[in-house]
Amino acid sequence: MTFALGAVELRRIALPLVSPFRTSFGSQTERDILLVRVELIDEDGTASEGWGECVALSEPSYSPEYVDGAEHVITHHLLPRLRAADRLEAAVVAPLLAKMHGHPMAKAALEMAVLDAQLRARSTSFATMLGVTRTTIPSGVSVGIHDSTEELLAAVQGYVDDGYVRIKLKIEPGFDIDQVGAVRELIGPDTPLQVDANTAYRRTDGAHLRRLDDFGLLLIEQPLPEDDIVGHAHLAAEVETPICLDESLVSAAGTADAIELGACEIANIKPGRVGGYLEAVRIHDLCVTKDVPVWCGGMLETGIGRAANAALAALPGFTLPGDISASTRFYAQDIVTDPITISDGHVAVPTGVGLGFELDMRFLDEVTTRTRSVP
Ligand code: SMG
Ligand code: MG
Repeated sequence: MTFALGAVELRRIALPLVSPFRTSFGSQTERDILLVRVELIDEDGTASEGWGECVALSEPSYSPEYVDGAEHVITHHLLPRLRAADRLEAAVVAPLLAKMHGHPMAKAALEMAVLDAQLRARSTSFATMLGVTRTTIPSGVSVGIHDSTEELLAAVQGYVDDGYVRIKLKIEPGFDIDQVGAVRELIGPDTPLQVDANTAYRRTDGAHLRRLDDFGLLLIEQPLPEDDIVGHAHLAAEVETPICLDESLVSAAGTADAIELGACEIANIKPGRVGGYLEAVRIHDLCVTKDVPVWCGGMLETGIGRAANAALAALPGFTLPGDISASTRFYAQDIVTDPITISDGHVAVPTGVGLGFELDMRFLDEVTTRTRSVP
């Protein structure tokens, strides 16, 4: 079954967060999200609809991409290349777009929409395509920077009560050693705990970060700037806690290099950051052969991305709990009818056709701020 590209619609939605989410690079109170809807037309003229979610934030603060830029590059540079293809399917999206440098989140959103549509056309699920056998995955939660240690502890206690099996704390200089120590004391020695700096430290901070070794952390995520692979390798030798890369990993080839250099002892895989779910699977496969544990990151996805991530994270190399929390961790209401929930610390791997979600069109329309058809 091969496809031609039919109608394409770009939709922007605004979803308020249930509470502000602060990281070392800024605070989010609302998500302005770009969704891509595509129609794939098969040989008989039957159309199948698919949806993709672009994980770019409003500002280029996590990575160089931002939502307005993603919409622009999709409209003017990426979609025309997909339109020119006569046999479209997810596997050819990245090769068709390869001459356009960068913009992995924009590319991933397109690949995701095509993937969802082709799976629906074939009446199969992403989980089946991946061949995963796990039916649930452990659920971790990412906890933002708070104004005081007391507020942080109250937030962490709430998530522990919700059943999350792993806690990740956002850190930055001035909100790190004492706060991590206080949380470790609160949750006890056995609850898995890790930290994420989103590039907030420098090479000279090795001795400071070594103090985190006292707290039995699973990992330190992205302490240094994304282009400082050698710095991460030095740090990995200096600090006992494993170093995990997030922002630095944008492709399978780059991940192989980082592992080779000793900079990446654990990998955070985010499909949007690496250009799509197919590249994410290649990074997973690479890490399995290199004996590098992986886990699935999150970008405050709606039910679209959250469903796809939950299927991806059921692959066998995802041996650490991911940032795949219940939809309610961020949103009072989701745009899908079957939002991700947590039960006994775990999330169910979606088995529905496509990426495994069904849209709540009424609510989606309510939160839509703009819809554009792209020729
Ligand atoms: O979706 O649970 C989630 C968010 C997880 O902390 C998270 N993501 O660097 O890993 C990361 C951040 C990036 C987004 S911050 C706005
Ligand atoms: Mg991170």
